[in-house]
Amino acid sequence: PQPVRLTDYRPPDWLVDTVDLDVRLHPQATRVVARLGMRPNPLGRPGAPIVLDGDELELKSVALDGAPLAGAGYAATPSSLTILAPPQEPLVLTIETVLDPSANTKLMGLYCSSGTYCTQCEAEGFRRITYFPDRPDVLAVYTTRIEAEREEAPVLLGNGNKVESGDIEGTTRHFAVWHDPWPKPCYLFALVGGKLDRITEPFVTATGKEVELGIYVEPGKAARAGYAMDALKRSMRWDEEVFGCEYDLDVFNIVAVADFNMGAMENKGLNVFNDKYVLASPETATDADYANIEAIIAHEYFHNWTGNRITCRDWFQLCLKEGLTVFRDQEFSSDQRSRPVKRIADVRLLKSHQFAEDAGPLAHPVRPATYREINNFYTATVYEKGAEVVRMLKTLLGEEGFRAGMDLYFDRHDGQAATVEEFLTCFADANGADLSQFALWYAQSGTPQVEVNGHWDAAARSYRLDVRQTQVPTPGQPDKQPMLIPLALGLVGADGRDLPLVPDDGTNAAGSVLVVSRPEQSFVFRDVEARPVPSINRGFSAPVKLTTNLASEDLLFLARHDTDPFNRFEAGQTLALAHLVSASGLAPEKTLAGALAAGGTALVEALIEALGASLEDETLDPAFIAQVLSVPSEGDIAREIGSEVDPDAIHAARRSLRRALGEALRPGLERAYGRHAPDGAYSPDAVSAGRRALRNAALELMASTGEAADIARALAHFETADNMTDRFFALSVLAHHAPAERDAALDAFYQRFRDDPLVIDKWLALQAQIAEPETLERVRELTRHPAFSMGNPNRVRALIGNFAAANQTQFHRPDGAGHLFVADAVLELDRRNPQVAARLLGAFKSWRSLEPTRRGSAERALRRIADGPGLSPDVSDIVARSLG
Ligand code: B3K
Ligand code: ZN
Repeated sequence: PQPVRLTDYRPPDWLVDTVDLDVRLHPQATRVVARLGMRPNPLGRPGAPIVLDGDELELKSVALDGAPLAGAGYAATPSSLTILAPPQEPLVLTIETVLDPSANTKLMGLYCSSGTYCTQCEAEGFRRITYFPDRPDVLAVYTTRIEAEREEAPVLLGNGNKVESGDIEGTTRHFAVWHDPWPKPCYLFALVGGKLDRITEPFVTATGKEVELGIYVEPGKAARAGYAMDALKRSMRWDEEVFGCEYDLDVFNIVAVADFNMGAMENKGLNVFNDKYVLASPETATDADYANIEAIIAHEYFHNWTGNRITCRDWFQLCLKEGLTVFRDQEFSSDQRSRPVKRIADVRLLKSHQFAEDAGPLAHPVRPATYREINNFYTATVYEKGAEVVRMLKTLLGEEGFRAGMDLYFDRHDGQAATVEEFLTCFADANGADLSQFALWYAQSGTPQVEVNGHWDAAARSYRLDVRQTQVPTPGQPDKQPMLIPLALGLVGADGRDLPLVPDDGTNAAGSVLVVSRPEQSFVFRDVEARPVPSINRGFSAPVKLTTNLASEDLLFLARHDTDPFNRFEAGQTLALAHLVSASGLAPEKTLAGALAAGGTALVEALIEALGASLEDETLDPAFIAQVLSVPSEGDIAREIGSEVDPDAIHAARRSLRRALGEALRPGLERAYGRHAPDGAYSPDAVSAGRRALRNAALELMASTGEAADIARALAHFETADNMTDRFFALSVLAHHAPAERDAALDAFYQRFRDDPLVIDKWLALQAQIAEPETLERVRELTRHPAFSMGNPNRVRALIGNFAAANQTQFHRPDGAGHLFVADAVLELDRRNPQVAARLLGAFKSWRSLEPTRRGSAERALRRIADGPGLSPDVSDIVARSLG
């Protein structure tokens, strides 16, 4: 297909004001009658035909203002319907189509998931239900009548409020009519029909409106929906309190389905969720599952204003709703849990996914300028970097300035399909700010590199920071402009306290946030009596790759004393990373890794000692300590090395650092393990979860020594656990560190949870992650296991997705067998579900940085995919860009 370009945008020629849908559900032949109230768009091309999108549709009939349209009046294919010479006035177009939900393996449009009818329309799935101008700037009011066999689908749900329902006399069928008063783009359309259990709760909004909340799940699973309901109510309250956003319908429904291409979908008043992000019980869900459920329930709910009430003009503006809504859900979780720990977790995710994306062939701006397949742009860059950009706006404008901009955005654009420019203009207008340079964050891809060198001038009693920013070339962007980068700063005195920041006259230092705008720039502070240690980019205020002239002693100091928890954590990580890079056999001169290699074991010992100090510090949050103790990931190390990467060397280096930590810190780890033993029934709250996180981190570090007593401890932990967090953590410790105990433990786990697919996903994922040559064969065998299915995205992601994305040594086996296995899986999946296939293929995104043997085999695997017959647009786009 031809690429779509942002600069080619033009308004639609025809608008749709109302959509009346009549859907008669049938597993193989669902009949859809759509009555579209249309009119020519005054901003469109005069006299234009009506051109509607379709995808694999079977057309039955077309009528114009009630009169059947003869074949000469229109041109139809499965992918488009053109009304050739429509009268240029308001009209009603009636279209009848027939579809086969049970044959819909792409899980886009209307499909059946374990016997439940459901829909997924974003981005371009509505065109698989009826012919329609399938673009987000066509907003209409929808009324949906759904009819089904009462036996087969006693529950019938649509967008908005239910206005009518009943039996169809003399038949076994029944119906429901749903009306959504809020104009919306068709990607927010949804319907559900099935046998479902539900839980409900009332909610009263800030202005006293009563809302009925419902969560629908597979029969028998209602008891596991309670946490999601609790998270929903907290989200609704929080959005009122923090953003002034109130809910706007009489009902809000969530449906959990077992077969879903992504996490969840924010359809107006009817969110549809992957059941993985709804269902939780202490026995089946880990602390991480609970945190994800809370975040995703919030995220989809927050879309009601950022995405639904104000939507996107076109798909290039995707970050307008996604980046902003991720920012909002991050803030929600920060308020509900520990803000520093949430920030650390978010930055880890940003670095591992987004920085990796930005450094490879799939790099693209937060707002792309062109795409071939929009489904491939639901990326870490659009979501996570998009959220960072909003966060920087807040840092630059301050709490109140940010809120003023948001208020103006809601006021000015409610009911509209907006653009990134319009969003930024609200912040500029509300604050009298010039955001033109800031806007480059949306247009330039790649992670900016920022080098900061600090100098203390004893004679002048001043401290100077020389800042240099570099923008590296990325695909399609050889040259770039300098960006506006907010660097939060502290100067830490010898006593560990922050010095007052007194900007020297004549510099543009602005308090505690340095606003960097030029390629090179200096900031000077006066009245600095003694040499401080600068703490730069506090809270990760800008998503940049930072290098400094801090010596390892400075980083050790920050790791013990920085009052900014993020940078306290980050100082330890920077040192650990430098050590791991040099231990992986690469220590270029003049880097911190080089210095560490030269410094020998003394520095590693000092690092371990600093981490040990945090471990013993009872004033610190256990969840924070657990983060401090976690060694940078293999992906982080690979990215730091940058080229000629050898995953085996990285794995070995990381393993030996963890073993060293386990050995050196054993007494402290044992104490932490004892101190945080469970003291009552499981509760998913953040404090309890933090204690488990630290206890489990201690368990794992000790077990990584391989000592018999430590393995025995892990085995006992596994056997006595009363919740999934502890049970699964112990199982993973055994799987990774205790080959002799592994199979029996895995089998015990399987037998216990064999009827619970979401738990079995954990079992599949864990086995796919074992860093041993036998794993590939194990994964191959598991693809034939009755618990596995190529048709279910969760199963595929658990087994094959984890093998490709979370097992660097085995995916990148030097013999190329891992690459080949994933390539063949991509080809097989592509015939069934292109979106899931394309997502899996993303695991090759860093292939160019591998050493030559592995690079060669990755390239062969990619070429094999590229040569595959009848590739989907999804896979051919990713493979072409990966090789490009
Ligand atoms: N908006 C959906 C994602 C749709 C993905 C389509 N391929 C979920 C979310 O971000 O909230
Ligand atoms: Zn979203």
